[in-house]
Amino acid sequence: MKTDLMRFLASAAMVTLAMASAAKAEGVVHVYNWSDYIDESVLEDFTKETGIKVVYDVFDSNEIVETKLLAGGSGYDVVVPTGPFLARQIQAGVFQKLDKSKLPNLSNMWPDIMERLAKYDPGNEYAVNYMWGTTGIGYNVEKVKAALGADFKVDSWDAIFKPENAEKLKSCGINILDASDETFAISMNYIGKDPDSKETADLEAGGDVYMKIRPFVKTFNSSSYIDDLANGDICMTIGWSGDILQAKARAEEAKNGVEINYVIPKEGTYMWFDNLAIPADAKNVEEAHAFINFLMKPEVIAKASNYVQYANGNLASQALLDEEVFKNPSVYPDAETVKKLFTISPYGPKEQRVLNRVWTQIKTGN
Ligand code: N2P
Repeated sequence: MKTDLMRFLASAAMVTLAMASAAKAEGVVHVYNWSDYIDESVLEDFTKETGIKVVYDVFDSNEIVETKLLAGGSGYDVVVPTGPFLARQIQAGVFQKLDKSKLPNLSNMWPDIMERLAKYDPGNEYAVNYMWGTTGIGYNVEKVKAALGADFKVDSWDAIFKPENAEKLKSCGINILDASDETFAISMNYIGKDPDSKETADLEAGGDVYMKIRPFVKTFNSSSYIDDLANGDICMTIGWSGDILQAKARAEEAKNGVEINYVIPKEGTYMWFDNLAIPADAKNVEEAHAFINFLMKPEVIAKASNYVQYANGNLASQALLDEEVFKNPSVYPDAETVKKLFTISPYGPKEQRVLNRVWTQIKTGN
C-alpha cells in the first residue's frame, strides 16, 4: 500500500521528468558553419537524440565570421573559425573556455591534430577540430587539356600562376578563392618566400603573382565555385580539397560529362584546420557543448566526412570512414605529401591592413 509520502514523491518525480523533457524539447543551438560542410542528416540525428533543435547558418569566409564575433551579440552558440583566425579571436576574448567535463567524447580525438591545433589554441582550451584539409587546384580535365595541350600536366602552381597558362584558361574560366590569408601564403611560397611572412615587401611580391594573372581571372569566390566547376562554368580554381571532390561528385551524379580533378601542387600548399568554438556571449552554452560532443562521436563525424570529403580530427572515426575517403590522398594526404604542407600564423592588425589593401587592389583589378 502506498503511503502519502510515496505518492507525493512519485508525482513529484513525474513533474520533474515532464519538466525535463519539456526543457529538452525547447533546447536550441545556433550553429554557424562553412557552407557545404555537413551532411544535413547529422543535424537531424542530433535533434532526434537530444531533443535540441539546430538553427544552422552558413558562411564562406573567415572575415565574415570575425566581423560578427568582434561586434558581439552574433547570436551563435557554435562557430567554426580556421586556425589563424581562431588564434587571434581567442586573444580578442570572443570565446569561452570549453567545459571538458561536458565533452567526454574528447577521448576520440586524434592527438596529432590536437597538437597541430594547439599552435592556435595553446592547451586545446577553447576549440575542438571539426575538419581539416588543403588548398589546392581543382580543374576540369577536358577543358584544361583543350586549353593547355593534351600533354600538359597539372602538378604545379605554374598551371594557374604562369600568365601564359592563365591567359589560355581565360575563356574557360579561372576562379580564385576569396581567402586572402591563404592565397598570399600560397603565392609567397610559390615565389620562394616564407609562406608565413608578414613583411610588406613579401606581401606585395605575393600580390604581384595575382596582379599578373588578374586580367584572366573570371571570379573570386569561395562557395558557388563548387557548382561552377561541376557545371563546366569554370575550368580551373584555387579551391579547398573537399569542395573540389564535392564538385567532382556532383558532376558524376549529373552525368554531364565533366571530369574534375584535385591536385596538391608539388611546390606545396597550406594545410588548415577548422574548429568548433563557443562565443563568450553564447546563450545556449549547455546545448553548444552537447552539439560539439555529438560531433565527436566517431560514427557521427565519419558520416560527415564521408559526405563532405574532408578529413576530420577524430582518430576513432577512421575505422568507420569509406575507403574512398580515408584512402584518398587528396583527403588524407600521405606522409610524403604532408611534408610539403605548411601552416600559417595570424596576421597582426598592421599586417592585416597591408594584406587587405593589396587584396582589394587585386580583386578590383586596379
Ligand atoms: C567548406 C569549406 C571549408 C574549408 N565549403 C575552409 N576552411
